[in-house]
Amino acid sequence: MVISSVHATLFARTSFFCQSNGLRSFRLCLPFSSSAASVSSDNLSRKKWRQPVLSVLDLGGVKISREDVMRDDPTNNVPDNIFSKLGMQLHRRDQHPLGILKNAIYEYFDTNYSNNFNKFDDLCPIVSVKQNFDDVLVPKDHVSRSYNDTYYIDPQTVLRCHTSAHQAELLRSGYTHFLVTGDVYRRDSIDSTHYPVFHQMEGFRVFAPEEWEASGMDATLYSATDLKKCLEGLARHLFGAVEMRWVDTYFPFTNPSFELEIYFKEKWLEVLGCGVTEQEILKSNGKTNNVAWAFGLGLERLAMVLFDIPDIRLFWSNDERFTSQFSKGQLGVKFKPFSKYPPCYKDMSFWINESFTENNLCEVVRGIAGDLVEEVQLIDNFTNKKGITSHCYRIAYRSMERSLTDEEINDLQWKVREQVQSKLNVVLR
Ligand code: FA5
Ligand code: MG
Repeated sequence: MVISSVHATLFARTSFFCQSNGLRSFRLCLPFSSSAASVSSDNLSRKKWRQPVLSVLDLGGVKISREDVMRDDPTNNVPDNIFSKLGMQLHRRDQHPLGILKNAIYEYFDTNYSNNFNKFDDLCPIVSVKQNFDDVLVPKDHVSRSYNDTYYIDPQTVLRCHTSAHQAELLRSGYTHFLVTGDVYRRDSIDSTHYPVFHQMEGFRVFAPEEWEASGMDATLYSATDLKKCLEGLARHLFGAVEMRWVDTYFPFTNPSFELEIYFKEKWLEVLGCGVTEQEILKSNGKTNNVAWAFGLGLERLAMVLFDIPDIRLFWSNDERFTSQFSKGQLGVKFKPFSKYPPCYKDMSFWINESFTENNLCEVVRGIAGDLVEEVQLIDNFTNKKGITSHCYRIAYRSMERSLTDEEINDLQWKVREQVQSKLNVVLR
């Protein structure tokens, strides 16, 4: 029997209690430091995409050192492989699928809204818990706040887990139409459509009373209708004539809330979440007599479909056989796989304890195997008569770029087994 792991949408449900304590305040970020104009990355050559080995990174104009982000302390859960992604800014490379997609979305908004939307793509990804959660009304006991789901630098500071973290400050600064693109970070499961760092684009539009009053509709309906029209138009701009559907959902920051799904390759694919902004967010940020809509879309998910990219790890590849296939302004060129190296599967069974979580397991595996791990899947799960539960996970190792040797894989698996025991305190079977 194969039990596939469930990928919960971070903001779609409320569950579990998690503590939030206040130890030490840590404020690295200037509220925001990018200009409203998008920055061209023409001068970045294709081959020089590796993060420079610098002791200090410049994140949206904020100077950050490794010690600012990673500390050996239980209130910090940022691993090396995540630190190494900071400052990469794939979405600002005009020849990268994510940059090409971002620019195509910009084009849609510029054309349809006469350049009214202000664009931000260089806001610092290190934000306060207040920005990431409180300002957008995420309940104190929401699962997304837990150390199991979010990367914490300290109890008050996180790597943003969504671009909604910037809504409040931009509103307060007086912006009424804006797009925010950025890298976001989530502890998550491992498979071809989930990666702990991915990219989102947030859209936000505020309406003044004259706008809905003239329509005869009530403010919320007016806003929801406009939102759907805008996003259906965007989907057609990107995909051409596609079948799409709206699904009602829940987000703490919008009401009503929707997800847009697109029918592609015989499946419904969730591409974005959106809704009519909660009045409380507008009121707290100086918009007392307005209504607004917001959306957050996953750039990798859209790009995988548009460019036929089969695995989310490929976005991070420096292999020229990947990077050379995309050019500035070329939306929807289909990716031709340059190789199909076989995966190698290794199974591992252990008795879990109360604190075991799949995200923690995935962090251990990712920490050792990096991008050589393709999938971690629960394939068996049972509880014995004493009430102790056993899990069997199947780990798929595969490089996108070369064949792996048996020796290399055995070595990785050996290290995984060792660390799963020592770090997660489970008993291997
Ligand atoms: C959010 O992050 C909300 N902030 C979106 C939003 C904004 C709603 C404004 C309302 C108003 P969600 O967790 O569903 O929602 O993520 C949004 C999108 O990000 C998803 O639709 C999906 O396309 C993408 N996504 C989510 N998790 C991952 C992941 N691990 N890897 C790649 N893409 C992901
Ligand atoms: Mg979702």
